[in-house]
Amino acid sequence: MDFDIDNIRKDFPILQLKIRGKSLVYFDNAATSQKPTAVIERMAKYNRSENSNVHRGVHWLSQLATDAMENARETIREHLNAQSIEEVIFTKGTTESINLVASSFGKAFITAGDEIVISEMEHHANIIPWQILCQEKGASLKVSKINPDGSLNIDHYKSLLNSRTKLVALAHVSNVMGIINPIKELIHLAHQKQIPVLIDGAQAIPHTNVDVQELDCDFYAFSAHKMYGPTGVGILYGKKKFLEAMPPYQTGGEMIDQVSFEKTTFADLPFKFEAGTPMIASIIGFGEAIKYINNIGIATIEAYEHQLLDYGTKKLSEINGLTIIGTHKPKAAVISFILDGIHHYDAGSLLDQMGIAVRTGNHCAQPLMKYMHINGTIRASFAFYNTKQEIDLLAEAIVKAQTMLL
Ligand code: 7TS
Repeated sequence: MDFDIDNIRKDFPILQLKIRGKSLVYFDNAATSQKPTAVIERMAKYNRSENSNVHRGVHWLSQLATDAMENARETIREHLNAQSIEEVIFTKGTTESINLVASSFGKAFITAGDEIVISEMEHHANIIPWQILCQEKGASLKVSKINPDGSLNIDHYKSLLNSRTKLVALAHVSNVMGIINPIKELIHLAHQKQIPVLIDGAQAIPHTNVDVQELDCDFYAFSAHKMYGPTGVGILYGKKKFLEAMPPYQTGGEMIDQVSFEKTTFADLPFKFEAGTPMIASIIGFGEAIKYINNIGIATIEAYEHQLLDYGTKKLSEINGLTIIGTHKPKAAVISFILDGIHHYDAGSLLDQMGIAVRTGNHCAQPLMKYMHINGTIRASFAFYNTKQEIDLLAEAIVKAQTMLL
């Protein structure tokens, strides 16, 4: 494989850190990924020499900032293969993207007696906005079951789709288990009944190619910070026909056409959904992150991460008393596990002492924990800058933690 891991690691300054005297092993990429120098420098350059507000000024700097921001939108549009930039809306992140749809699509299309379908493996960000919307509108939240191996129960999912269903909202990839849902098929099943589908892509798009036209999803939500970009920015992709029919989510400057005290008319897409000054530096940094990914190639990233996943799964499976949660394939590069007789928090703290950053707890997926009859997991989530040697260190550290704690 044409993939120089040593050079790649040099692109990420934080990976050179020593934590308590040990080289950092960063396996918390599903929470947030690290940022390459190209992204850090691009944002610094903007703040140093391009900072200005966008879409407002006639002056030189304002044009520069506006062009840089709109170029980033175009880079992201191309990455998603969205039909037009009108369908690419900047938000704060996945959470805000989903809240935008719940609020705005909810106002336009949800009424008493309607149903919204989600699944048992969702992140809280793809549960609570729908739950609140249903409570407000007198609609019902229907939850598609999963199977013991963590896969979605497709027969149950199909049985939930009916004439009352007004929206389906599903994760592309489970943040806890890494399981990749067959979303193309799930979207097709919903579309057969004219039901629009929102995909929570937070854990998918850093690892795999996402083509919104090929998937035919109606909405796709994700965050920059999990794909080597900055925090504070994300995307809502939405089909134009829905976005045009939906009312603004927030109101104020930038999203208007004409304002008087009697009446306001709104700006065209995508600006109708972008009230106020956007997170300009972060958006520009996000564009740079996508360019960085594309320079390596998402297929190369996916293939390398799969090697890590296979290697990690084999290594960890060999450890006595370790159980992997969610074994169904295909998976993205995430391994969640529990250790017999050891609380996830104690294991995580000991791993931290050994310089290894993992995440422990319920991962904002309490209903999934309940289904699995566990109160949390230890989660190692990989990125393309991780190595098999780091996985060896993790395996050794787990065994060491077991001897200390049991
Ligand atoms: N949806 C999924 C599937 C996620 O994994 C996350 C964040 C979100 C939505 C929310 O993303 P945000 O950027 O708006 O916060 N997941 C995690 C995680 O697994 N550990 O920390 C954050």
